[in-house]
Amino acid sequence: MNKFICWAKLPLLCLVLALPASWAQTLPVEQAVLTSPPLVPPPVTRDHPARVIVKMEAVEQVMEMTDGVEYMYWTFGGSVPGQFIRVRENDVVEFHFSNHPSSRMPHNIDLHAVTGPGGGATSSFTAPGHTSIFQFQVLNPGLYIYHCATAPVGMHIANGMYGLILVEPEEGLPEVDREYYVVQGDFYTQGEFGELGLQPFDMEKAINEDADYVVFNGSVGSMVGDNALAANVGETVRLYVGNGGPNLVSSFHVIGEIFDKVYIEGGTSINENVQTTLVPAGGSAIVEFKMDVPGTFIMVDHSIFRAFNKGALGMIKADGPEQPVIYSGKQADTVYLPEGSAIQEIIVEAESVVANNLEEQVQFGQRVYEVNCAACHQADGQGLRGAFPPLAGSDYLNADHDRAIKVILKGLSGPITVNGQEYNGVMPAMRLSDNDIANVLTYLLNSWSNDGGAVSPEQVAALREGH
Ligand code: HEC
Ligand SMILES: [Cu+2]
Repeated sequence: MNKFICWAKLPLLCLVLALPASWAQTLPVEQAVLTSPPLVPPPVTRDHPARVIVKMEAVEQVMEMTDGVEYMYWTFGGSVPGQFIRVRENDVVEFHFSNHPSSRMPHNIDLHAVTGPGGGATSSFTAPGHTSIFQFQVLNPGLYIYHCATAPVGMHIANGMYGLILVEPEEGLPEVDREYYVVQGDFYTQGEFGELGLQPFDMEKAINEDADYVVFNGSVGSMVGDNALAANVGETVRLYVGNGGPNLVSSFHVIGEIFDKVYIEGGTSINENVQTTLVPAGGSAIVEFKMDVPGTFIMVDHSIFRAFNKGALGMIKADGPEQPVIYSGKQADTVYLPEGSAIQEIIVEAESVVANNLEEQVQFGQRVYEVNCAACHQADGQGLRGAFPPLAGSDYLNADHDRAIKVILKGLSGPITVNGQEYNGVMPAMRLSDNDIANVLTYLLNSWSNDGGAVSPEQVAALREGH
């Protein structure tokens, strides 16, 4: 009755009074589409706010870290990172957070997109087998990390409890051809990198920030080979990049690409023409680039040992026709001879050692070899196919000792055939004493199934004088 009078007599005032309490209730309701990495939900096409229902579940489960290595991950929705949430500025999010009955731990969620104490952490604290519901309005557009904030917080994050929530600006983001979801994280295991079996979390290494694994999307090789991100030449790719940490900052880079645009730290300002962008722990970046040429483009944390030794490496595969003007591929491989001299000299201030017998010659010669020759001809004289001929079982070496002496004295270039293989490289002249040359050749002749024999310093001296 009162309500009726109000609306009948003072409709405008009533509207204003009713607004704070019920505005959110009047919004159209929709269910959020959530995706697991590397997929991203479709863009928001609405031109008005909505009440978006998000249902997410904490699950603890064993998954593969790398071949033969397993880890007990704690997850949002069964993947690391957790499911991607996509909403629009000013939407009201009704969050239903469930903790699977099989969990050993309580969990919660702190979303960096939330304006409010704890980012939702205390309101969402949930024991195994329970569901918590809380609500928030997303006031600031941007790309935000969410993570578990249950004590010990570092441990929950280290076990994989993080993901991204995108709050699109009211006008939306520009349309692109491909969107992907990539989040870096560091992991701490009792065994070293690659040590087989189910690896428990190592608190001490985590405290020391001594990561065994640094990976994209939860495991080594999550986006390589058949799982590489796909694109076509001519398409624009947008990556939503996050960093769950818990400890390390990422120097995110795509080898062979330049980011046309970076939404710095996932915010509103856009930087252009960027090679490497920093993604802080608990932060993000949106990067965009057009695929101009076909091929495989490697995503890395450019703190580069993490990429090649700890797993922070993924791939984007671009299909399409070659674009030889933008990138030619290798066009030639020719011999490089600097101007002025036909052959370079390597100058070595080697100590000359006089050997008294064959055994000593071999022994001293080995040292000369390791210092002066092994870099090219390899430790066991096996050479490198297509580049450095073998000295092990070399028909070229065994056939003519004087010729071998000259190779070392004067260097060698032009095509030669060793054991049926052609080589056409440049060996620099070596500045070695007569003794050292005699010793190294004697060492070679008596190693790796060569034919034996010896070379004397006098023999070398004669050839040095005589050209
Ligand atoms: C910078 C790389 C490099 C270093 C260092 C080097 N070589 Fe070579 N060596 C070559 C290349 C390249 C050839 C083949 C040259 C060609 O194709 O004409 C060659 C050829 C030779 C050959 C003749 C081919 C064969 O397989 O028998 C001998 C013998 C040889 N090197 C011995 C040595 C010895 C001994 C040393 C150290 C004192 C040495 N080289 C150091 C690059 C190197
Ligand atoms: Cu947790």
